[in-house]
Amino acid sequence: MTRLIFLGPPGAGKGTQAKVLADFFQVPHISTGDILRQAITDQTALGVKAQEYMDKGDLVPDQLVQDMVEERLQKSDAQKGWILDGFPRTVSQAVFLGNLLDRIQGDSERVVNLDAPDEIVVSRLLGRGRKDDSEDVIRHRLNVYRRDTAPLIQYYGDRQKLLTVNGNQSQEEVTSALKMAITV
Ligand code: B4P
Repeated sequence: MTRLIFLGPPGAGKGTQAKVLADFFQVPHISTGDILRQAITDQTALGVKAQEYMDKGDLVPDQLVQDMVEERLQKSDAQKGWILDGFPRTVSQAVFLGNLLDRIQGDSERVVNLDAPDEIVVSRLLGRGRKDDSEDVIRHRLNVYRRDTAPLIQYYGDRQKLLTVNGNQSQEEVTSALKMAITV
């Protein structure tokens, strides 16, 4: 069963590759960023709260994102596998996810660390031009990534769940490298 988590700095290609692999493995692509952006568009209570954090490039508080992920992973389509893109982003989200999976699905997820240098991710994100893709906000997101999310590399490495793939290649090359790493 495919249960894959994508880690990596903003702009490393998590969303891009998660979509391709979800189609390939026929499992849902669960992107916390996409769910939060949809909540903002719909102006739900969650969206209104999330927007103030996302516009600044800060992480949305753990509890809000955890409730959202728990609800999504309990849906019937997630019982056949999933690709999680953008979650967990903090050690406490990772602990929460580990406990949730033990409870509802069993502990068999693998984690891909997709890496790319800062200057590459900054230029990709400036090219994309989403609302949170101004240079100041991107630099702030990179700092938040280093402080809050990068510790997950060690966390999952210690648990023998981590695969690392070089995100600094063409999209097709990254996809091939991912498929190789996952099927080994
Ligand atoms: P996300 O939506 O997860 O966005 P992201 O980290 O910026 O990366 P994304 O996956 O979209 O981009 P990709 O690298 O694929 O998060 C946005 C915000 O939501 C966060 O800042 C936070 O506020 C909030 N949030 C989300 N999850 C949260 C959580 N768990 N806890 C708290 N807050 C949370 O692609 C970027 C660009 O690069 C694209 O234009 C793409 O076309 C291009 N690209 C990709 N691969 C390429 C390649 N190989 N070569 C050239 N270009 C490439």
